[in-house]
Amino acid sequence: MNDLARVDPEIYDVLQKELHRQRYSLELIASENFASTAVLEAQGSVLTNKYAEGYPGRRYYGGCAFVDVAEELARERLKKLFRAEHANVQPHSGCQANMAVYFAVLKPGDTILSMSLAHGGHLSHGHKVTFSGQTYQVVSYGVSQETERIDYDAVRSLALEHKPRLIIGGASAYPRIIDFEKFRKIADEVGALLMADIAHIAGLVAADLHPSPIPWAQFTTTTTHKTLRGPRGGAILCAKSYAEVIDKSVFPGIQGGPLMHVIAAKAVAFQEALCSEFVQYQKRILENARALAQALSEKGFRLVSGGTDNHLMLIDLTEHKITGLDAERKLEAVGITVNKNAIPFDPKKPQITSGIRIGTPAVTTRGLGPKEMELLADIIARVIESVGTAQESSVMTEAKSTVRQICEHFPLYSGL
Ligand code: DSN
Repeated sequence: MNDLARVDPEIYDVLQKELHRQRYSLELIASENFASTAVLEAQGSVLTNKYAEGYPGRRYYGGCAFVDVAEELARERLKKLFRAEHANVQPHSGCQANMAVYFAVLKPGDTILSMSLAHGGHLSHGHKVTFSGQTYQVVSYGVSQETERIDYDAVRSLALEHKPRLIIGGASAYPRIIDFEKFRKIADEVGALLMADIAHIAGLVAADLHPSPIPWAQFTTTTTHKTLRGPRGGAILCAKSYAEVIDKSVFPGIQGGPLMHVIAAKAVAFQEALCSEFVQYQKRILENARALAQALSEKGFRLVSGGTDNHLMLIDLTEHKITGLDAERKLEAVGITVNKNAIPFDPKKPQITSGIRIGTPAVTTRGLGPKEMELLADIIARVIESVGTAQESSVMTEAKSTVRQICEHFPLYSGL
């Protein structure tokens, strides 16, 4: 850090302040996590200097002997982790992984059937403001209003009506198990391919705590930094028969030089995920999510679909007369980071929303357990219920102090 402080004190200051923010706030954003210091070390390494277009053993540049080893290790470890035949670890992000699959198997104008963003899907699954929505015809499925779970009969009806070329199973704000086998049956019935986007649940899938899409989906995409707890990035898994078309689609199709420092860090994270401790960690994520969901329900919050099967939950704030945006701001002011999130059939705009999304991967990495989840539910309830009352200011002060105490009790990145 000394060089950075000397060369660029402004950016050094940003890094110091961000480290302080991460240490002294409780991270409940469902898509975030804390990579290990080993991952950070690989990512902040000299591998950033290397150009390596192509794939191990088939590069367009000399000097790739060592980065080849890193990429080969990342591919082999990822394949082992998910029991997949082929892995591409070069996508810079989850969006790039998805784009590579689309470019590999779709032509502009082809139809995609995917989950609507408003019901928990993802922008890159065909939202009109993205390349995916602008390049393909998109038909959306959602959750049933009654159960707030994916309505597979409705998915099937839409598939029969619109004959998509690609069906996407995957979400960024869906608290329940995704049935990839059902998706595959529907896809087969209409002659579609199936892509599973497991960006959120990858760690749970790797630990066998969520059904794997690998036997069912022709393509599985993921990010590497959420429950998987690696560096920020993406990856694609597929059968050997699709290896060539996927690899060509990533490079030279949509990307140039791979980020070899990130690929090395992905290899480190995949190695960590292959250890038995990682399975225990994923179990604790689920245990914490269940404890938090139960405690929040007992405090009178309505959870979308009534609870959670995975690492996240959506709180419907309608009855609490506070918007998702205001709840996000109030909680941030006491040191709890969440994100406002639309709930299914939300009457409010995406910038405001009626809900917040909460996830347990990051606080679980930090060491918090079910007891702290009850404490968190209590703080969240007290902060939200105090808004606009005479007690608001004192409740906020007390909540801030409790959050600080929890953070001090569960130190983060002590060695940095
Ligand atoms: N930004 C991610 C999330 O929060 O779920 C999705 O891309």
